[in-house]
Amino acid sequence: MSANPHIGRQEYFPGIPKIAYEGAESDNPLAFKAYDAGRVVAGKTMEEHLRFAVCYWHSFCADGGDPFGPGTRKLPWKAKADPVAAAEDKLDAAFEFFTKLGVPFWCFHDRDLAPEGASVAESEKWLQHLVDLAGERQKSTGMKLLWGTANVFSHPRYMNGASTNPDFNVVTHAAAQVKAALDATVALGGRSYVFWGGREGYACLFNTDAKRELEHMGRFLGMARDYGRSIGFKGTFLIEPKPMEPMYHQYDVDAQTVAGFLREHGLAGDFKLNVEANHATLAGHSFAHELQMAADAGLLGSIDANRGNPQNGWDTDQFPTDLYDTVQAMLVVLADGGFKDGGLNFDAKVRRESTDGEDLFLAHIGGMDTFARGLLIAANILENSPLADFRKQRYASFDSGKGRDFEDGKLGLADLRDLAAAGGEPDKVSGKQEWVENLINDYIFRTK
Ligand code: XUL
Ligand code: CO
Repeated sequence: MSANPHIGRQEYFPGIPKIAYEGAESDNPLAFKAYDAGRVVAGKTMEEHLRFAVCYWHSFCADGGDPFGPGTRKLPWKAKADPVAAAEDKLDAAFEFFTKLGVPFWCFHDRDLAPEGASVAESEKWLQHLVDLAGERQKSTGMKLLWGTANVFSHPRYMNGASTNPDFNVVTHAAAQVKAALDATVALGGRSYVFWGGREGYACLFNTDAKRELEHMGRFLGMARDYGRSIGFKGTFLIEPKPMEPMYHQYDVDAQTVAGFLREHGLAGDFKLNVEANHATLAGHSFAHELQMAADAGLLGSIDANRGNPQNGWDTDQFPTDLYDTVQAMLVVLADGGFKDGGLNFDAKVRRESTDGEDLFLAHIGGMDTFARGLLIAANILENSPLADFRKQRYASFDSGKGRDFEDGKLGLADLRDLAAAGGEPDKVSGKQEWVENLINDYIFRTK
């Protein structure tokens, strides 16, 4: 059997077999130790819970360059001079990778899939061509699209913003790209559509009318929503918060900021949040905090899984390997009822020094195993530990009597004053933080 049965052209990851689950004791680096797709946990298979996706941009487009030096990765699918032929090869490489890794979903930007043409019409034509090919590959492999998006931040025309650009001509180009990317997402059966506002912000407040820019962004997103619904998009629109990088300030700062923006502009019914781990830490929050704020607002849509580096404050987009982080994340996701249209997209890149094709597999295997372990531990904590009961109990004084009346809006401030005067000094009730933290560790080590 060909190792790359679905493509039938060049094999880009020779010598790499389909990655299998071999269990915790395996020393095979090219095997899953925890991710067992068909294993049932808390009523669903791991595959159904985690809904892993591979991102096209870091995995198949980025060459490992940084501001101080050029790319280092070996990317044989980029060899051809003709950009459309190279894009076709890249698609082959991507679908070979997806199938060998065994993930159910993938994600793309329009410009990852097809190059920008000399005109709007040529860009649309090339994208359409690659979407047709991707549709064929999806059919033959069973791969599904988690989400699509438009890259309205790389081209120099977007240097002052896309939908928030002070020049209306630029806004029209952003619209052309978003329209075509929505068409592509619908054609490929995408479950969600993402807006990451990489250039939607400012570099200098003196020359910026932030109020007007935010109004433009709200209007633009409403137009995109209406167009998407008009062509039959039934999935979820997602905003991906990020406070900075590349701009000095980006408007979609964090989950609570975006939740307020969506409500102000009447978008909350159609839009949710795509929470990215490293964006959370850039905003001065933890990953878990951002997920909890999104979930509490009823807006947790999807996750971009990666991690930052505690030694600097940048968006390093490293593969997630921190078990404590994934346990916390899965506690929020499970308590929220799990993903619907969303999933776990590895918006992460191998290090510049990791130059082998194999490294891309090792990175994803590690990320998938770390989230699979996080899922097992979180499910065990929720099903068997006293954590949920303890937290509920802390608020028991609001479950009946005057506390209940307070929550029901039946009391005024003066009523509370009288209750304070009559009740005397409250007892100090321990929050038991150390006990709770110890409990989490006990379950991390106990869970198989
Ligand atoms: C950038 C980032 C993007 C979005 C999609 O930090 O996360 O890749 O996920 O545009
Ligand atoms: Co992202």
